[in-house]
Amino acid sequence: MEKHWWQEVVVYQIYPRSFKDSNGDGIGDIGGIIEKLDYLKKLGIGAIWLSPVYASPNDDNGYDISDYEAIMAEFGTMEDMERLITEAKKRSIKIVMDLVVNHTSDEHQWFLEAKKGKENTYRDYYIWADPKADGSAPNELGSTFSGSAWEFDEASGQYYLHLFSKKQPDLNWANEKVRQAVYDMMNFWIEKGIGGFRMDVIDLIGKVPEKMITGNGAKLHDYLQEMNKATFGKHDLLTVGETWGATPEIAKLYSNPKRQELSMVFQFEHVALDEQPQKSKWDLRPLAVAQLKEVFAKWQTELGDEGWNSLFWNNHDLPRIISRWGDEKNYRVKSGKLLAILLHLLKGTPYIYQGEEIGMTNHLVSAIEEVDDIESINMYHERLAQGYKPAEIINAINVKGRDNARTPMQWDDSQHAGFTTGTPWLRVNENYPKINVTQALADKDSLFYTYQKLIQLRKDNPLVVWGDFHLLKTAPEVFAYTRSFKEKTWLVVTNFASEANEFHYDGAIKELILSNGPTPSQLEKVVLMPWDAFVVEVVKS
Ligand code: TEU
Ligand code: CA
Repeated sequence: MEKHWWQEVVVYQIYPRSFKDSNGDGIGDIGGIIEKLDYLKKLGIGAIWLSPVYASPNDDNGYDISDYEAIMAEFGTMEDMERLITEAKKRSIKIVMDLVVNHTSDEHQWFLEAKKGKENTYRDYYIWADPKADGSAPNELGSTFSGSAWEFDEASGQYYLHLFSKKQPDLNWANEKVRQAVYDMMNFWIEKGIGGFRMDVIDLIGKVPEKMITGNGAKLHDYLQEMNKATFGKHDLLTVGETWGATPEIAKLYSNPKRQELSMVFQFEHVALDEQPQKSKWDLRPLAVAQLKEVFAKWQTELGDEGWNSLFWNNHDLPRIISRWGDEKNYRVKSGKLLAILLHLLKGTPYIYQGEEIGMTNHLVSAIEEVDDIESINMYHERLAQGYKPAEIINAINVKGRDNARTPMQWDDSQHAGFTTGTPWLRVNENYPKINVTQALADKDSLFYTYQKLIQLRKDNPLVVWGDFHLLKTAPEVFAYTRSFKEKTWLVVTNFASEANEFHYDGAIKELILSNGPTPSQLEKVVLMPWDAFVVEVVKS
């Protein structure tokens, strides 16, 4: 495989609204991000995935865009954005923009025009359909944010499609003019010197609504090849597709370099392991570590040289990983280190979501009034109407809701965690006096320094980027694997449990690389204490 910079870096995701407020209005902004670039440089990351900063009425916090070539006033100006790109570049950090082109806001000029009537030039930029004979929606397609995916437009007597909120009408990718307009906009950003695109729900753009097909439609890959040619193909940019239902076979369609589509996929198979099969993210069940191993091992081995994967536990849509699969109560830092070590020594490009590096946790609510996220709110009302008990729904929101990831970044122990001098747009987690960046930087054993070390190991050792992966047969809750490159083999051993376990390996320790506790002196019989994790170079016997 030809080598690219995006295979060797670690990406840091920023959710601008919650990262750092620079002017006291309670909302994070671009000025705040610039203030913190030195912090990110210290961590060692090579790129920032910036959640949307474009003009937006914020029905879905920026994932509903009303102007792709303007910056949201609350976040700053285009000049601020250009300054961010330049200042990041000075620190060898690239800015990867969120590209949300499955849909726009209903306040986008295109949609305002389209709504004017069937004859409007922009009508076909979106997806319209006549009602059924009884006036009801064209078909049963549902929105990810609950209810029907069709919204009736009184004026024209037709429905328009929205796979997310009704303020997020779906663009009609079958229309060549839409595709060209998107490519022009992408080139506008490429010319500003950005490092790439994270493509929001890109698996949906080939949809065929009349056949009930949403993900992985027949035209999807033609569009991506066309996009590649028309935009980033001439530059070495990081392009990562948010691809919910991808299998390794599908991932190769997106990311096999020979096909000239995207750099990598961002797929969620591991993230669904604590939900009941065939149900939704809200229908909970405990994680089986044995399954987690299986899923990771499958992705590590099956892509081979024909694809590239992202490695992540968290993003702005997911609950905090230490609360979810670590042991927040008894081993917050230690389990956090295990999760970091386990993930960052796999093959693929690792992503860190803001606050993950200091071990931020979920924030629990007791009533729906405390929730901001549209997905959670809509689901609450839908399930209430279906007869679920409020307490049961609130429990699901506390475990899986998106606000968990969106509470403000905890910078220090001053009021509002140093995020703002005003009133934060979303409540700060009350554990901020204990969990914050200042504390983490002052404690040499903090999670921050484990992340920093892992990023450095990736820079210094081609084995971490390129080595072959091999899963070891172990006790169900021991996740252990080797990475081998040329003559070298590293052994990564993690005890993914709050109980002790045993482990053994046929080989000898050559050198200690990293651990989150004591390291064994031999490998014949190792007793692993709760959440122990260590990495050693070994000589196989
Ligand atoms: O997410 C896609 C998506 O399907 C999520 O809504 C997902 O179903 C849910 O959040 C799982 O937790 C992307 C963005 O990441 C998300 O923030 C947006 O709301 C969504 O697209 C619409 O743009
Ligand atoms: Ca602000």
